[in-house]
Amino acid sequence: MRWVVTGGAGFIGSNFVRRALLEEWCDEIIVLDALTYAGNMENLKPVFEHPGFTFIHGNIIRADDVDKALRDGADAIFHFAAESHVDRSIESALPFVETNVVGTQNLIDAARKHKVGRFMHVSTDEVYGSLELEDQKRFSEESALEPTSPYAASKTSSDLLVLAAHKTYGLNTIVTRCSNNYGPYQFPEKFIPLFITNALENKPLPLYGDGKNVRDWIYVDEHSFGLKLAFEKGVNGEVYNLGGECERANKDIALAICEVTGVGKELIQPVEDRLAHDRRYAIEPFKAKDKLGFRAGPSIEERLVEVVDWYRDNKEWWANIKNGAYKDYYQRMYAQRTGAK
Ligand code: NAD
Ligand code: TDX
Repeated sequence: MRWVVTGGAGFIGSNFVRRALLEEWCDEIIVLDALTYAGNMENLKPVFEHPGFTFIHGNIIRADDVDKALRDGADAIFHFAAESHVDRSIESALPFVETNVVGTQNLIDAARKHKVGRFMHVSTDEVYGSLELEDQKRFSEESALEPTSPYAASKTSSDLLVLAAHKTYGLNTIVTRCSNNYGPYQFPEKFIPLFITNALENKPLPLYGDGKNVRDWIYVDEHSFGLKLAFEKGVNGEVYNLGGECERANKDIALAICEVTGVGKELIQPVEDRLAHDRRYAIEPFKAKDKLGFRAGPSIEERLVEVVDWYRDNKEWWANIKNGAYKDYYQRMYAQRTGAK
């Protein structure tokens, strides 16, 4: 079985590639990745020597790069490649449209041309928009798509293009929508690795707004396994919500990180809120549990010690990132929020 994985040098894509090769989910993986600021070959080091591993440095918006990855055909494309950070999309939306929308359509066209077995589109709960804290419901696969950020709107567009390719051309597709992931190798612009690595350096933890926004957390391994299940058992053309069933307010996660890293909670610094900050995400994973046998696994509190240990033991990995171009990003993004110059 040969799989092409786009975005395989990123956080979730690399988790999927490592597990798929080391646990023999398939024989061969071709990673196609543009190595943007978020892509990191270090994430793939454990599989460099694996005989089934090939890396192609290329961009999903370029037809010749995609053709190269699909030259020998593929039983599946697992499409992770994306611009993935909401704050960056608020600052500059065009790269999100280019990669997430144009790139996805380019990949769909190539999948048709090369007669790919199944197109696995990795999407997000953000396509459903926001719930209120007091809402009793969670979003199901039937809920309306009401994205708020440019990131979420670009992901929603890509979902619709994949579903349209299924309906129009009969492309074999699965769309999965997952909740917020956390775990090793997550780029430290995202909430949990940012707070853990700042705490390990005794730096302030910038909590947006009142800190009451709720996210539904899933450990990255569980997402990867859910994708494998969806590939094997999912029905052509269907959408599956891979929900973590672990809703937590940001301030509670911040407090838990303080406790596990051993820093005082005074390090938590309330800062200016994100524009149009979605209040609450929650998806109903009933269909994935019933039809795929999907399970979200232990809660974030049970996982946090091991995750913090990983960041403590792999300081070189994140220090290299934080000492590079990231410094300018952090200064730009957070100086304005804290009012600092
Ligand atoms: P990430 O930002 O860590 O990694 C993205 C990867 O895609 C990087 O390796 C980058 O180099 C590559 N890439 C970006 N643009 C590219 C292009 N034009 N061509 C080829 N490669 C390109 O992202 P992530 O957090 O691992 O998310 C992966 C996928 O999962 C995304 O599609 C995201 O929308 C989705 N998702 C993420 C979460 C989450 O909590 N992080 C939750 C649900 C869904
Ligand atoms: O410095 C911060 N302070 C803070 O309070 C950052 C970076 C975030 N936050 C808050 C904003 C959110 O309520 O933490 C929460 C999580 O923020 P992010 O890590 O940026 O994730 P989110 O915006 O929820 O989006 C994530 O989940 C869905 C991923 O980045 C997306 O790629 C995925 O689709």
